[in-house]
Amino acid sequence: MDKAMNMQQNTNGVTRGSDAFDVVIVGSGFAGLFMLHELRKRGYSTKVYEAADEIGGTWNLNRYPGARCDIESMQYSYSFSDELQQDWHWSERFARQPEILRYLNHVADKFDLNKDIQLNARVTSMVYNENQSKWTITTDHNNRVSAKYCVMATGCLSVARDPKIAGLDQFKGNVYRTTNWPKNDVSFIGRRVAVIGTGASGVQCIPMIAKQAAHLYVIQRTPNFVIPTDTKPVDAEYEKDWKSNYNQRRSQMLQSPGGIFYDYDDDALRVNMTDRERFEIAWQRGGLSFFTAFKGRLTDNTIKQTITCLIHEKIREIVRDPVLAAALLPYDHLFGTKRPCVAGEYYDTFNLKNVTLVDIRHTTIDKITAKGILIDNKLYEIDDLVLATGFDAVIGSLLNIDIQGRSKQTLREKWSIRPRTLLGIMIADFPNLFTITGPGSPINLSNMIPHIEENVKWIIKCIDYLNTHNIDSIEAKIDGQNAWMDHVDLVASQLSYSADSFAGNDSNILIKPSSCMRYAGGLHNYLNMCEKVTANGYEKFFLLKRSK
Ligand code: N01
Repeated sequence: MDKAMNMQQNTNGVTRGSDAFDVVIVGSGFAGLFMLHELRKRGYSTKVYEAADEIGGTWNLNRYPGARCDIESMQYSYSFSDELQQDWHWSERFARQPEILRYLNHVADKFDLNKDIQLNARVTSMVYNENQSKWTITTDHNNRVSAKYCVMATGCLSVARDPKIAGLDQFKGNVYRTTNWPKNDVSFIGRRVAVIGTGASGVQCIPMIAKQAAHLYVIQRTPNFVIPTDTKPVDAEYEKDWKSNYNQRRSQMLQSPGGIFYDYDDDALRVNMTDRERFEIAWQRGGLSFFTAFKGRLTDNTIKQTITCLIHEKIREIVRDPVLAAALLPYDHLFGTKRPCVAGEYYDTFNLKNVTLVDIRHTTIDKITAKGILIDNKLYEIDDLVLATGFDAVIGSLLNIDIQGRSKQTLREKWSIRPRTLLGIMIADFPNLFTITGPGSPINLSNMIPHIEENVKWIIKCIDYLNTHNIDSIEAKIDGQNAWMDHVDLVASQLSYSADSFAGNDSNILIKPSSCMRYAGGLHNYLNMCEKVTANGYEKFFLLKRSK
């Protein structure tokens, strides 16, 4: 810890109101809150800047109707405090957005985090001063502070991406974005609505909007596999089982590729079952526990093909109009080659008289006019337009900030071709700048909460190490970074499912072989490699000793 800081802290407590911090954190979602908690626990003066007017990151902004997590809440939650995990009660196995946001606010209150978080403060620039080994951080209100270390907890899914459709700004009705939904209640009662996008967010809000709208047009470019949501409440037995086995299960999660504990010793899934019988059980259960029925067999193309056919059958069974059903069948990828979507009553929605599927796979939207959407010379007149078109994922939130590292090199220039990091945590030429779940880590391919917690612990250990060894700065070595990105690409290309992916909207694609932003080798392998680097005295990193 900085000596001056230390003194300041001893007399004044945490250096709130000061313009010099040990660490500045950008973002107050799951990552930013835990990072703040851990840093403060060790006495580092820390400030969090949050652009929104409330904490919660993605779970604050994505308030669209139907928003819900596809990972069980008992696992999509912090493990760092046993008291927290024993005391908190989840009402549903797969929590809805409001409950997750309540949880994050509860964590912030319980650990008294809010006092070090500045809301409504968007970081606009971060400049590294090599002589002082310090970052200068500026916000949109021209607040300027300095910090020895910066931690980017900006999230992978936080910057909305509008589709490039002509005339979007001409539309006279309301435009809503799933990625940044208004806080006030939005009513679609009696209104003509169009939703563009049938990814994870679109398929969750479509059934909800259909319940209210006078008419709903679903503009679908690429159909996805949509598994029913498991909406079961958390019952006492299930909760007790989890709470008494938390330690063991949390460590099993870290040893799994997806960071998820699956109960494979499941009595309902007998050994001699047919795949169809397994599938029926999985479909009834819903959620991502769907995968448990196939016990890791999803690396096999035959089973992917079988499940694909069975889901196609299911869609044909649910959707009464056969032409409509055919249009909803995913056609460009097999099940298991892309993260499936999870939503309640999705396919049933298309049996409603007030819902029209507009399939644009062979065409494009001509333009948006003042009154609606023009497709193939037909105008769909609407009052409200919902953009469920996804995010400028992974790097958008980092590149929105003017980040200048060693010799004023900018991150925007550095990443103009593709993002490059070492382990998704550090970037060559950007000393003392850490990224939680940065590009090159297993983003979105695993449960993000254990990934976040492990990244935070790695960063804490690193900062402690630098301080105890009188080291001024750390950054990725170029050759270490190149080797890591080559490995990321190699793993992507080795996986059978990479060939099924396509380069479109990156945020809903797991593997993008040409410039893969995600490490696809599993959370367990990733964490082992992170651990190895630390154990070997930060090999692949350049450490600069403090001059006396
Ligand atoms: O975004 P997306 P999302 N014209 O990018 C379409 C997480 N998440 O917000 O596929 C017409 O997946 C686009 O079509 P296409 C999860 O990690 C999790 O839904 O490019 N259509 C696609 O249908 C997910 O991966 C949960 O052909 C256009 C859609 O818009 C990530 O968030 C819930 C278009 C975008 O889908 C992002 O999901 C929600 C155009 N010009 C989100 N441009 C859970 O945990 C784009 N599209 C359950």
